[in-house]
Amino acid sequence: MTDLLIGGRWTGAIDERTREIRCPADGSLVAVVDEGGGKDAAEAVAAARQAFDQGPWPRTPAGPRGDLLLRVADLVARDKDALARAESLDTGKRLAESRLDVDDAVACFRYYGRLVRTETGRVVDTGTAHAVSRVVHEPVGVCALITPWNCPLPQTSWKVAPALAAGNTFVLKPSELTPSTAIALMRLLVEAGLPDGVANLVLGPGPEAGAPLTDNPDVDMVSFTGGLRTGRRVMAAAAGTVKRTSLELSGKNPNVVFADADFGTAVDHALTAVFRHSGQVCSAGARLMVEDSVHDAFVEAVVHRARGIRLGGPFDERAQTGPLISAAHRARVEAYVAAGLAEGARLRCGGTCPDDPALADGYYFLPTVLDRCHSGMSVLADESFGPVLTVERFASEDEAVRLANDTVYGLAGAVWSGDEERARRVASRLRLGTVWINDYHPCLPQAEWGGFKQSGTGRELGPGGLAEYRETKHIWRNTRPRPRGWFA
Ligand code: TXE
Repeated sequence: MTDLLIGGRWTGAIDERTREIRCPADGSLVAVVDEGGGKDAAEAVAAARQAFDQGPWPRTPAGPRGDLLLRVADLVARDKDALARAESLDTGKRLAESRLDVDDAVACFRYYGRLVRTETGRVVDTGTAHAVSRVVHEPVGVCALITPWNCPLPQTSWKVAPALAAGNTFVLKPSELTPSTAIALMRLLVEAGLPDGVANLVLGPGPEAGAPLTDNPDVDMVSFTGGLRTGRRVMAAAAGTVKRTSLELSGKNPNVVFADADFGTAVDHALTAVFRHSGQVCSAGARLMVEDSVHDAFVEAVVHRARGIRLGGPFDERAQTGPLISAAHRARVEAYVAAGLAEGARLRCGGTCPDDPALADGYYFLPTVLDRCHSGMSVLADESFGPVLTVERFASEDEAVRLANDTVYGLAGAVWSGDEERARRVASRLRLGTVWINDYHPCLPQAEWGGFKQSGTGRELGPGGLAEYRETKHIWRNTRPRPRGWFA
């Protein structure tokens, strides 16, 4: 088998291990792929290092680099159906959502393909006629790109596109659970004409194939999206050689509803915010906070609609959401709900696996609402990353802000209000990387994405996403060199 890409060559894992990829919706076999480890990771880093130090890509001007990214965008768009299908089979995600994820990847490659031509350096006034000062951008070097399983193709594209735009070489290590679209994307990069060794792919479990990338001295930067605990480990490993790190570590995102919000629209979005892809979204609005006077009616409406959500596999057109990624993850979500109930939360719906025999082979979990949640409960501190909504109530604007900010996370969230001034005021007080006002979830390639506090460091998307993968160098040129004579 030849699923790893190292130095421009498709190859198998050195230890000849393989892994079965199974669809979480029904356990069916999707693929058998190579499973690499430390030795494969080391070879991939060596190839990326050589391509960076000696290959043409880092020295290719921004124009042709941008052209290549635009070609990749076209190729991803060409293969949309196959990529969306592959993504759905690996993740269990509804096909309609996977198609949107492919569109997201296309938009990301287009955006960076165009941006890199315009984001140039600058000339600085030296204050003298005899010197020229320029500030220029250069690639960071060899990047380790480590991605998770919930939105594999967009999460990979958000790293690969700016890393390439800036002129880096990289080793990509996707989640061991969902490698298919990473393999497909690497094939498209080769088809687009990327020089050998610029893009390298290693598959395998995090501790074996990912960790060796994070402390390898030949890696200059680690860009990681995943859980907070793994993120801390990655950051600590990278500290040994002071690598640049860019981390997106998810969130426990507040969705704050004031009494003067449009009731029906806010209820509708509260459901999408948390139950889309069964809550396996880093920005999921898993913490619903409702103002006292509408709390009971609002929660009742959410619970009523949550009970009616139809579960099903990726190709079931009637399904509204799908399974969790694995048995282990479902067990984590179940334990999280149990902990919440033990702490005094009240179960309003869900809380178990569905009893529909048609879903018995998948890792489904019913949309769940827990109310009577309040500060101090671990159910509010931790992320479930499942279809679990916790509900809190608040009496004032100040209390809403205080509660919403009472978390170590700071990725995203929303405020719902008919009072524009209040919505803006609250949005500016929330310690979150993204705040939606009267909306939930939209994301643009041209606007930065990333977390405050322990939700991460650095930014993805937008000009800031490109800046993550660039060094900035000041070059001063004396046009009329003369001795200074200080020590004459
Ligand atoms: O993620 P991990 P897991 C959160 C979510 C979830 C929790 C655990 O709360 O319940 O994380 O999920 C690789 N060195 N998110 O365990 O471990 C791993 O192989 C280097 C939020 O699945 O973070 C995979 O490629 N790499 C999130 C990637 O890290 C390591 C998306 C993510 O896996 C490694 C997913 C190591 N020591 C989970 N250990 C988001 N931000 O969207 C693992 N990996």
